[in-house]
Amino acid sequence: MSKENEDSEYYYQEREPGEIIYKVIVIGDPAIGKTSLIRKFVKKQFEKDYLPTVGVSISKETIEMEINGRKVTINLLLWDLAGQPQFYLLHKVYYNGANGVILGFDLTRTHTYSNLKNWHKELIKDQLTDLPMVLVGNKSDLKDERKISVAHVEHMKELLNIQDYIETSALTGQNVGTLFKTIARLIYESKL
Ligand code: G3D
Ligand code: MG
Repeated sequence: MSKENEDSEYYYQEREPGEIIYKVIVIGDPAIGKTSLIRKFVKKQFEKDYLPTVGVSISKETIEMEINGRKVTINLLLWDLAGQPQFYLLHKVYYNGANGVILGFDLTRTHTYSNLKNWHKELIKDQLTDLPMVLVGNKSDLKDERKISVAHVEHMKELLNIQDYIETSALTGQNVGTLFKTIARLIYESKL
């Protein structure tokens, strides 16, 4: 087994019977706030949370929520590319076995928004567009610097056929919980 496979296997060995674990990949241009969003949401960092061979940090967070009147406990494994990722640099192992996708952009930087199309193309190439996906516009706290209107995003959301759009601020924490709960819910419902 390659080193990469060994590393990614590690996270699946923790599983107990009946336990729900979803792998969610977080993608989008550099500096849009991917790492900040995860850090804001995750209370405890994994001890072994960095896979140097693929440059990925993995954080785990457990969510309790009610779905269709049922209490459900969902463990999210949030995969975050370290460094300054470009869509064409993504490894297969990063996508492998993903259950859901969080695709983000920075509300204050137009090119991070335009680039959503390229990230989406990458997902098509790896046949991941059928996965539950949430579009996130981050840095909503920077109101005066905002460049992208909700109408713009609605257009993009339809173009890329994404189920949900959420605006967040990793700084204030606005909608951060909602973001991760939404992807968890979408994945859960997609498996019903
Ligand atoms: P990335 O993981 O997508 O590359 P980071 O992005 O999480 O590293 O964030 C990049 C920069 O944006 C960081 O600033 C971070 O503090 C800032 N940032 C992230 N989210 C928000 C947000 O919601 N609001 C504001 N105002 N800033 C945010 P630095 O200066 O540390 O590089
Ligand atoms: Mg980062």
